[in-house]
Amino acid sequence: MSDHRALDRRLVLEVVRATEAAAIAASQEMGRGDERRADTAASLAMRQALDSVAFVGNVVIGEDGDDDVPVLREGDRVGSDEGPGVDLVVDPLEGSTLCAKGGPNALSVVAVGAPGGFLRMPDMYMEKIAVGPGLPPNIIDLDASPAQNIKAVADARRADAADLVVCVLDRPRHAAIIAQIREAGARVMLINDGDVAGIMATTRPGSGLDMYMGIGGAREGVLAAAALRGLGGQMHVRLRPRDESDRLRAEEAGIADVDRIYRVEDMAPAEILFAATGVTPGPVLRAVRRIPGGAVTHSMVMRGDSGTVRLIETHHDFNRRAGFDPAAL
Ligand code: VTB
Repeated sequence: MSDHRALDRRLVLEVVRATEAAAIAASQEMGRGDERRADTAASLAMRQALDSVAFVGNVVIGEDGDDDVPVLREGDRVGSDEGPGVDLVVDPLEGSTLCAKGGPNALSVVAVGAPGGFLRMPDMYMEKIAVGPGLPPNIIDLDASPAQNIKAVADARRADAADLVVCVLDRPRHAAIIAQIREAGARVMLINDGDVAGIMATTRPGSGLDMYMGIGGAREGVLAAAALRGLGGQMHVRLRPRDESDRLRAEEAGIADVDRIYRVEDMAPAEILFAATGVTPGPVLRAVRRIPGGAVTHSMVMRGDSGTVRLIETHHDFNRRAGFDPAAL
């Protein structure tokens, strides 16, 4: 263990306050059909909560907000300006459409790492394959077919393809993958949005999901890698630029080879803190629940160093604070 570790283990409990605050703020907009409002509410609450944490934080992957909304964008500084310098990858509301529609799998997420530890990814598509822990290294291969990957995982588990459930975003671009997974004998769980939650679920026995495949956001890929640093599991990803302007943005972000395959350890540092709070129900995290005068949140926090995963149920009492402000939890 390094002598000069940047991340005090107590920080993780500070960071989860920020995801709790964002999740509560988002939940107040849940089902109201306005994803932008939900996003803004979550971002403002998270920003305020992060600003009370004793670090000098640099947002390396954040929201793509309007200039006039002080959300958490790339390059923003957060924290109380005392303590260690850290890099942050944030998504105050991963799955804002899900939240606006009251659908499952919306989360609030923060990952904190030593400076320079996260791969800087432009906002574009990324091809992903992920599987949970307890399997031999390099069991998955982005260059192999879905059938080959399914067979490798099923064989390693001494199971049949039919025992495996593969999570895929429900998009026309996935028609061929979905057909191939079914043909290989495995079962498919289609989700409308939220591949961070989908990838996290593959690591939790009992979630009902074993693998994740398909094309989603690159930033969500880095967040999922941050989660897997603590939860275990494997992931391979590769950028999928759609046009010349995507290629240019990748180049500008310092990515020399757009066809490179990245693994968890290429995307997220070993020294990492990760916190996620459920906004709407998912296979890993429960939704924010309103109770008289307060709310109950369900979060997962972990540190990459130890691999300790904590599931935290927090009971928030709004009445103990004059003028409830989710960011002050
Ligand atoms: C992806 C996925 C995200 O939005 O970015 C998706 O990674 C957008 O996909 O988890 P489309 O362009 O096909 O709509 C999420 O599902 C939610 O942010």
